[in-house]
Amino acid sequence: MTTKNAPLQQWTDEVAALTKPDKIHWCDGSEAEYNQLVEQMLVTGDLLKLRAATYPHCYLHRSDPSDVARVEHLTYVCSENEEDAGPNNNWMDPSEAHQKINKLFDGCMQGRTMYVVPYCMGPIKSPYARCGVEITDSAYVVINMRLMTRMGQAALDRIEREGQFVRGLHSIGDLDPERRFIMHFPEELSIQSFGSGYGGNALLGKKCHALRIASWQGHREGWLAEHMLIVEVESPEGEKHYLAAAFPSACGKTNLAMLIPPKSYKGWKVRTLGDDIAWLHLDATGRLRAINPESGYFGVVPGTNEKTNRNAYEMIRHDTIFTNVGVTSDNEPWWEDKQDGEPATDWQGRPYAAANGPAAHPNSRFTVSAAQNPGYSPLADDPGGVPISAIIFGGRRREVAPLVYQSKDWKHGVLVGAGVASETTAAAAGQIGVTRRDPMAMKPFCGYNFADYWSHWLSFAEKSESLPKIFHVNWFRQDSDGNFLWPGFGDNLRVLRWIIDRCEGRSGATETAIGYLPSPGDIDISGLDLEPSTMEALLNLDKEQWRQEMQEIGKYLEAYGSRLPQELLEQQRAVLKDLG
Ligand code: SAT
Ligand code: MN
Repeated sequence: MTTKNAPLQQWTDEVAALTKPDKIHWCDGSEAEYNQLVEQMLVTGDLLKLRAATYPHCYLHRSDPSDVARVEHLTYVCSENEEDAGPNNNWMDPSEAHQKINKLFDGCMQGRTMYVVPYCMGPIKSPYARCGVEITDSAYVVINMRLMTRMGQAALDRIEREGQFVRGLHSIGDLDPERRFIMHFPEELSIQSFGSGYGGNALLGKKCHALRIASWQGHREGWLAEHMLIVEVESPEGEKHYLAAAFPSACGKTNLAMLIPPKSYKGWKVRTLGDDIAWLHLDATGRLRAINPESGYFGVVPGTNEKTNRNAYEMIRHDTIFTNVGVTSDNEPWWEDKQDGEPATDWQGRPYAAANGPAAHPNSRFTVSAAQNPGYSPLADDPGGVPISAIIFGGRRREVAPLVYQSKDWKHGVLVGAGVASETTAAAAGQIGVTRRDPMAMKPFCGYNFADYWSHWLSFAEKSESLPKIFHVNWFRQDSDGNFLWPGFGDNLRVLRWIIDRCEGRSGATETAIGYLPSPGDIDISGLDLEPSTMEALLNLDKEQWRQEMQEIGKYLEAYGSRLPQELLEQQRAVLKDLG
């Protein structure tokens, strides 16, 4: 197969001349192609078949032990002008970057097959969707891309019709961490990734395209590409609301997107539109509409069980690719907190021994088609997306941030988003558990200067009168002994309910310096075994801690220098003043 699109044909010819593959395979995205690649990877050992009786069509991939997470220190935004990338990104001059990475790509596909993977981010017929082509020498990447995106012939047809696509070139190279780079060239709409096979580094449709490149495009074109889940909440009366929520990686986005209502919430329904990324556009009436550019989930496995996420637990019982989990003696996948079976082998294929650490890597992942989710909303395929009632920001904070609060208005909400901080997790290489600023949960993903990004967010206030309300939540608040105060999981619906009621003007709140806080009685905790003092602690506003927090946020913002929108600093100063 080849293509009628001359620039695409020319680019693939150039890449082939550089990388010198043995074979070229244009992916059509069919099931037959998927099955054939799986068969081939079972032979090479890149995949291991899991127990077919209980996990039909499920496979395990073990990555190189040095290649298990995103590598932010090796990820670059190579814009012409360094200022456009901003202090939030590593920057390299584009010509220097090309030179450096071209050397690595030279001849790297000898003895390998070069796969050409056309894909569409978003429903194929959506005006909001965008296409890309990833060229890769990894069959693992191809089968993941088929689950995660609308991949193959239909995407190629759209590319040939529109003539526009993001160019992603990927090679696993020799997996040497010293020869690893993830580079973005936003002006060229291109991505080059070398030396890693891990999700966010290698499945280029995801963080590289749908966040870094797309955020750059959104800035220029008037829309937003965000690290947000999209969820539908339906009340027993049939009232539906769509919420978009941003949390840093591995802070429970997938669980919130797939929430199962608590037993006492009869008649409530929660459906998933997306678990990681949202593209937000204003429609003709000024409503903010969201599409999920992806069509599959790449979720954290450890901790998934019937209680924490029943839908996910069921969803990954068939047709799933597991990466870096353990295996039981009867060949079922195993992970910490699975609450079923025992590990015989760990994620590196060694006999399991507690002294070697967990059986499943803490950032082990499942890849699965979104349609397998029992709570899947067919609206995820609607070309027009869904209207968003509320935007929710959150982080993992032991203290300071209360369970929930509402921003005073959109512009103050931009400050709330810009002030997001979280304790680091295993999703990125580096130390775990240190608090870092992660504005809008986009620190690793915003493809341009955060100062310009906040200006872009602020500008929406002038564009529409019917913007969503903005909230902040923290499911992770702890007491002084390190116990979580809030039960979390399904019970988070109680907080979403308060949020929806606020959007509808139905529930109470107290105006404070940081925004609108519910009083303990405003959140329904019926049937929960929570002391009134716990609820008070969850909703407590410690002024001294908050003065410190706001001062830190101010310092953080000021580091963005003259590009920082003054309006954002004014918002910060107003809060500080109100704190007294
Ligand atoms: O970056 S990944 O997409 O691989 C996972 C995450 O950090 O959200
Ligand atoms: Mn993510």
